[in-house]
Amino acid sequence: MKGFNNKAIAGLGLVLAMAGNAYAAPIVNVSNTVGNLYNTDALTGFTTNGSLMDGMEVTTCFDSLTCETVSFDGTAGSSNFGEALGSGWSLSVNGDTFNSPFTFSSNVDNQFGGVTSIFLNGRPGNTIFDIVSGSTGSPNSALGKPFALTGSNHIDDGATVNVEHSDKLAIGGVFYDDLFTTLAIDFGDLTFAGTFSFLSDTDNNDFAGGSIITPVDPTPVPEPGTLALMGLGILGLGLSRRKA
Ligand SMILES: [Ca+2]
Ligand SMILES: [Ca+2]
Repeated sequence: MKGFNNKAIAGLGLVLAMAGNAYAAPIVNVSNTVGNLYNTDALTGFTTNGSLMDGMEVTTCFDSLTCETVSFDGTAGSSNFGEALGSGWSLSVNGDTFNSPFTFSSNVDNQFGGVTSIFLNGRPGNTIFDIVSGSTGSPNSALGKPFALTGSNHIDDGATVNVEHSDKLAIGGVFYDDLFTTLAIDFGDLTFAGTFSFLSDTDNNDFAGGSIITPVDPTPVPEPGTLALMGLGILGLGLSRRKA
């Protein structure tokens, strides 16, 4: 500390604090909702890369209120790579999603007014989002990671990004509360152009082994129409008895 006096150090701290405020990172709100319930029998295992997400639906919406849905192509590129290629935008991942980020890019700016939201429906691609990092939860899922921005990106400093995992998945009829089948990224009032990367751990439904992701009906409640039909049935039974 030779050569510095206390005033100079205090001044440097103030400058750094101001710089910190001026260059604040994007504010990312990550949440999860139950949504629609799904079930499957088994996962293949927790190591899931881009090629295993073949068929996942990726929908990107723009400020012009148009949306485009593209199927994720797991056969593109190397054995660990997969991508969704839209008109002027793309989503790709190369490697195991536990440590390899997804990268989203869009050069759609002037034509459509920028990206307002991105929605990943993993179910058609047997892709499952494992969001709990502290415990393994579902069998074969190991640890998960919820959505987190990584490294440098083109999302404005101070911008708010709302991220929601939804449509919860059970394994063998049991909800372990770590698996979800959709991921929504919403830029709120802002529009996005450029590139950003994020980590989000995925697992893989064992489709080849016979597991199919199916909707779980909530506890069935008889509808008024059904009750009316039942009433007619009872009435009919009474009439037929009277005839006999
Ligand atoms: Ca897990
Ligand atoms: Ca996992």
